[in-house]
Amino acid sequence: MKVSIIMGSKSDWDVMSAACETLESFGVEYEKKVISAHRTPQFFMEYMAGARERGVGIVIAGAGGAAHLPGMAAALTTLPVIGVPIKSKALSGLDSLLSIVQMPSGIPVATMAIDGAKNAALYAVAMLAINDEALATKLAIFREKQAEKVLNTEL
Ligand code: RP5
Repeated sequence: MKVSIIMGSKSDWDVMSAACETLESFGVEYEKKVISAHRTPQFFMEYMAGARERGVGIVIAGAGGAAHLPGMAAALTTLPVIGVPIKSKALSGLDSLLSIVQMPSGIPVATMAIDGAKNAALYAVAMLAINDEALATKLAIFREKQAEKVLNTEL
């Protein structure tokens, strides 16, 4: 099962690349694509319609501003969608956050923090680890190392 990482523009890549790097560090397969809910609506619908057939199990969608990509992705598939609000120039990402988090009842998007691409990947890993013992072990080791780093912090 792979993760689909989509984003509304190449300008989102600086943030969204962290999701790819994180999945790579866990050995999780993914596909990545720039798709816009507004600029390429027809292609977006086709892409989402074929997601399950391509072996996608989870979608991570990053978008800024009006940020309709995660919500529309969730409307177009029953796969779980994780939304990443991208920090926008005009409103510092508050627009993206509110747009992505305020989904209508019935079509959920698991919304991360502004620019929270790494956590989106970690959340996807946690979901995949439910049925994958080896991945669950990798996640536990990641947490242990993270804790160690904090505890070894010298001031
Ligand atoms: C959104 O508009 C994208 O997700 C991006 O965050 C924002 C700006 O896009 P560009 O004008 O940089 O292409 O659709």
